[in-house]
Amino acid sequence: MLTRIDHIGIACFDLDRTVEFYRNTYGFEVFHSEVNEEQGVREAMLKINDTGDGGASYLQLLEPTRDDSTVAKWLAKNGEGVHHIAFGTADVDGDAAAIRGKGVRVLYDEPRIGSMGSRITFLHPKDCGGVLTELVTSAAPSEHPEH
Ligand code: CMX
Ligand code: CO
Repeated sequence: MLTRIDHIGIACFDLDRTVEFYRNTYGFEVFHSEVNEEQGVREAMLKINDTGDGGASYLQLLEPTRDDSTVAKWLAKNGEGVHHIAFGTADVDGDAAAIRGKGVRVLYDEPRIGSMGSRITFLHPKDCGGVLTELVTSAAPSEHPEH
């Protein structure tokens, strides 16, 4: 069951400048940052609220690390902006299978590793009314890497 908005992914050309915009304009601080080489992104997670169920909602600021990454390709076509939304679930495997059963393309056969050790998969934007949609199961608190 999808229980919350885990994050909104925002693509940018310059992560440091974008982090500074969110800090100056809204007072949001970086909760966690990392490089995910598989996804080709350098990212900062800004925690917006905490649902108290082991999950929270974030803005995920994304800067591409290489020219052939999905985010680099998207930025070249669209410029900076909202790239995807992500719903949180305790069971990404089960929810992805159920959604695949409804005829929506799920991009990965098995969930991959996302921010902070989470397990993630994506639904094809062309099957979701133009919205690239991610499903996320957070890592158990003990599995959270230091940030
Ligand atoms: N939102 C909405 N539509 C999108 C989109 C997005 N983010 N990215 C691509 N599209 C649309 C394109 O506009 C294009 O539509 P048209 O054919 O009408 O022009 C179509 O989808 C195909 O786009 P493309 O540029 O040819 O891109 P690809 O098919 O190569 O890749 C996708 C699209 C969704 C398969 C790819 O972006 C992907 O695998 N995404 C999942 C991984 C990812 O985004 N990782 C970065 C974030 C990591 C994280 O959140 O942790
Ligand atoms: Co994301």
